[in-house]
Amino acid sequence: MSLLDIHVLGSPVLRKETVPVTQFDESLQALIKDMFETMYAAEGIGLAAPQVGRLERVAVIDVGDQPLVIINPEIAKTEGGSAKGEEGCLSIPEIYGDVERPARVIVDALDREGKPFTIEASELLARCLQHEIDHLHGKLFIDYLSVLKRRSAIAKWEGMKKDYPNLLRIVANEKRGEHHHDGEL
Ligand code: K1U
Ligand code: ZN
Repeated sequence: MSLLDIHVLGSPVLRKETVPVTQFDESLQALIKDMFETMYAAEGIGLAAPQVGRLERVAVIDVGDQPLVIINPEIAKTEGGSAKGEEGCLSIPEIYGDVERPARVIVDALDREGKPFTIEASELLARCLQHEIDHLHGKLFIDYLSVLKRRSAIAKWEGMKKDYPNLLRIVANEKRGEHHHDGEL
């Protein structure tokens, strides 16, 4: 298992369209494992493949109840009107903004073995599913902000970008009481 580097705003991979997964092999399982490990170490509630520089259409989520893997997800239906809520992004550290999204979603996806399933979600899980599915299509939460709020978020980010050489965020595993990542052991 390894911690993966997270691409931050400005890295072109975050704006790419992903490619549907067709092979549910060991290398996919390894990617999913590494994505969970990276998401937990970065203290996120979701992580999509482009954030770790990969273009497989896969994301992992854990809003607190149980870990969820979504592969080739599609939003089948939105309902319940819209809801505003605060979002952050592991690829845009320390920037937050209110985003209005459909309150409830029904998502069709494949699990890690390639088996289809449907999930109905509301509240934080609905928001996180939409945020991660957006990542799989090159879209970021700042795209939904008003021009003024987006400008101010980007200006703040421009001042912080220098802390992320090569537009990469190195995630350290703080749970083990150490600050290390692969190659530094
Ligand atoms: O995909 C990501 O960048 C992960 C992102 C997911 C997310 C957070 C909030 C709303 C929707 C999707 C994060 O985990 S950001 C960190 C976080 O845990 C958080 C930030 C703000 C509000 C709630 C949680
Ligand atoms: Zn994000």
